[in-house]
Amino acid sequence: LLATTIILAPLSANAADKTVGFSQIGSESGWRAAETTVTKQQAEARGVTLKFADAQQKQENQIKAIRGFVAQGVDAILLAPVVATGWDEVLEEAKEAEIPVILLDRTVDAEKSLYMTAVTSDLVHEGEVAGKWLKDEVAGKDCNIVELQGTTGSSPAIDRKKGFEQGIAGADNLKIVRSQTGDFTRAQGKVVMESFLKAEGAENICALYAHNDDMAVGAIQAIKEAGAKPGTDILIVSIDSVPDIHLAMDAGEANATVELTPNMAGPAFDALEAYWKDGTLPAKWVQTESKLYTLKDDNKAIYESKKSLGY
Ligand code: GZL
Repeated sequence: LLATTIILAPLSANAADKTVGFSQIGSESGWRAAETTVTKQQAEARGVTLKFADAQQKQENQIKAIRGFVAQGVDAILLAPVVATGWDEVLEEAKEAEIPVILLDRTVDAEKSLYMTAVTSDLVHEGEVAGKWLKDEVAGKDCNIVELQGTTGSSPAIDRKKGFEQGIAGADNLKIVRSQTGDFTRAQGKVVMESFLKAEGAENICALYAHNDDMAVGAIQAIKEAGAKPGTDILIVSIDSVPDIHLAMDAGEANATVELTPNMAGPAFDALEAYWKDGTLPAKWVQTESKLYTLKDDNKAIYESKKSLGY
């Protein structure tokens, strides 16, 4: 059941006494908070000194943090880039200072030579798994879909939208009638879902596709307040598999979620240790398989097991 077992790597001599700067996007979702927890656990287990900077989802704060890490002369930088563009200049500065940069969970449009490697998931595949689930679930019935997109311009928002459309391709009965960003947060997910319900009427919305569970949890609130039943009147499929979506599924208020591991730091630190040891330049690390959970799973047990994983 434990979908993401975090194996704390043995102490590695060449990582101890290293200092790594981590420019984290923020704490916009349960998944993001878990990624931060796991990164700190991994650094601790490997004897790495981690300098943590929370950007409150603002790119300018991430750029400032990276400049600070360069000035401090850290040994490496972890960057979870809030959006995909606007990084070339600051990545050039890190490269000038010969400080390797590893991207976590999101990618950038910058030159590949400007970062050492990226540890991500196949975001298109995640969207496709969600779309295919919905296509099977509605089985030919007409279904108007509303979509809560992630942060505008972020690689997950772009790729999960693309993947979902691939997943529902060929099914003329499925139609995305509204699509707007909820910025990956519960609060925005609720506000935008309220506007969808007002514009379309709950009775005309068959399903919600949310690019992450937190926006889905916010939307569930809005659907209830509109007097409709989430999970039955309006089907809900999202991505991350955070504990609270399993609580919602246990209550029959959500229908499916696609799992994303919060442990991006493990492979990142492995790559850094190999690099520090003998200059090995690692290949990209991608989570290619994405487990689908539905309300038919033992969601109470999954909730309990995930709670112990840093969420
Ligand atoms: C996806 C990651 C997303 C999560 C959200 O790799 O960047 O960011 O799915 C988080 O929960 O906000």
